[in-house]
Order: sequence, then structure tokens, then C-alpha cells
Amino acid sequence: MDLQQMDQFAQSIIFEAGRRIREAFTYDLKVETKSDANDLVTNIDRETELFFIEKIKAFDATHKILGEEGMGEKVESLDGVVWIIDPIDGTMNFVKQHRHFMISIGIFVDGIGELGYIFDVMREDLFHAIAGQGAWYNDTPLRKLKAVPLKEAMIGINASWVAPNRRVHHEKVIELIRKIRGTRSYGSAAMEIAFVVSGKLDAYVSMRLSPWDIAGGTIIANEVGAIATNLHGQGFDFLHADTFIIANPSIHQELLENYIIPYE
Ligand code: 2AM
Ligand code: CA
Ligand code: CA
Ligand code: CA
Repeated sequence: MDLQQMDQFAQSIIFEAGRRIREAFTYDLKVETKSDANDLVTNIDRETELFFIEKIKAFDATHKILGEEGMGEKVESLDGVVWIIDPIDGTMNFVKQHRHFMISIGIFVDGIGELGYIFDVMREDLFHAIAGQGAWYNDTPLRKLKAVPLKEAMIGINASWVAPNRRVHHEKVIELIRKIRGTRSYGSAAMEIAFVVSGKLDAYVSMRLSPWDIAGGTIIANEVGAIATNLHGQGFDFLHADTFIIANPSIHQELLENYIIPYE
């Protein structure tokens, strides 16, 4: 497996997909809802996923593709080469703000995350990693994360912890919010993960994410020493949805032990 060659190919189709998405703003987006009224998808999400599938299959027909919009084949294991793709992460931002949305891709070889990408489409900013070789923000290497005390931490979390079907002990989250420097909520899991691996956030927590939301980001995380697990401290399996936390290694355990405590 030539990772360098696959990395070049992946970067080329990511930049091309980005150009196509930016051009799409010149014609109408068709917006539909999925599981609920706030769960959006557009024709561009689907077209972008199809674009990736066609390009990847032409590159190597044995590669499998697991994408959010389900335009590829059914993927039931991580055997062989598997691309896990979110064609647009932050679809609500895409529709409403025309910015702050990402292409997120993780490439696994026999279950090992080897190449990870988070691409800010409007800024043309790429976060990427090659397992064992490092991670970069465009051409600049990303450093190993430096320790941060919890009271100085800035944490990405959205308001779902106060939702009626909340999954964590909310009084503990209130304690956490009082203790830390501040919270942020950007509406794109991939963007928040990109901020954690580059030290602009110290942790990001979500009550429910799918493999395509985090695949690229967790591969980048490994290279900078960020720790990504579910809220029980276990590794994500990349075939099912789960709770999620990624954090600076100096606060990951403290967050899970004392503040972000799931009901079951
Ligand atoms: P998406 O834009 O690709 O759907 C904020 O909503 C973040 O949570 C986004 O990264 C979004 O990804 C993700 N997300 C995961 N499941 C979602 C759902 N059911 N509805 C809305 N956003 C979801
Ligand atoms: Ca979605
Ligand atoms: Ca997503
Ligand atoms: Ca998406």
C-alpha cells in the first residue's frame, strides 16, 4: 500500500470537490429533511458523495466507501481499504451561512486509520495526517498538544446536553461550564475536532456522532496526542454511532471521571 500516493490522490479529489461545492452556490440548493426537521440534506451533499465514489472506484475498484448519504455499497467491516466520508459536515451551516462546513475523510487499511482529512471548503484550509508520519494544517506541521489545566480549557459542546432526552448528568455539565474558561459551538463536528487537534479548543464533546463525523479527525488526533473515545472511555468502532469526546490528553480522563457522565 503506497500511502504517499494515496494521500496525493485523496488531496486532489478533496480540493476538486471543494471547487464544485463552491460553484454550487451559483445555482439553487434543494434542501430536504431526514430523521427530523433539523436534520438536513441537500442535493450537493449527495452529488459530492457520488463524486468521491466515482473518483475512488476509478482509482482502485477494490476500495470500499462508507458515506453519510449511503450512495456507496453497504460496508459491514473495515477489511481492505475503506474510505469513511462525510461529503459535507455542517450541512445546516452550509445551507444557512454558506460557510463553516467541512469535507471529512478517513482512510482505513484493514481496520487501521492511515490517512485523515478535514477540509474547510470556503477557506480552502486542509488539516490532514498520515499515520506515523505526522499531521499538518496546510503546509505547517501540527505540534503535539501541550498540557492545559481544566480551569483554562475552552471546550466545544452544543446545547443537546440540556435537551429533554439528555444523555448525561446535566448538573455535572453545569459544574464544568462554571469551572472552565468558556464553551463554543460551531455546528460542524469535523471543524470542532480540527480545532482540538490544532489546540484552538481543548476538548469537544457530542452526545451522538456517526463514523463519518469523526473518522478523519481521529486519525489526525493520533498524530498530535489528542485522545478520542466514547463517553465511557472506550474506542469508537467506526461502524456504528456512539457518544464522543476528543480532548487534550491532560484533561480527557478528568472530564470523563468528574464532569461528562452518561446515564447508562
Ligand atoms: P452533518 O452536518 O454532517 O449532518 C452539528 O449538528 C454536527 O452534528 C454536525 O457535524 C452534524 O453533521 C452532526 N450530526 C450528526 N447527526 C446529526 C443529526 N441527526 N442531525 C443533525 N446533525 C447531526
Ligand atoms: Ca447529516
Ligand atoms: Ca457529519
Ligand atoms: Ca454530512
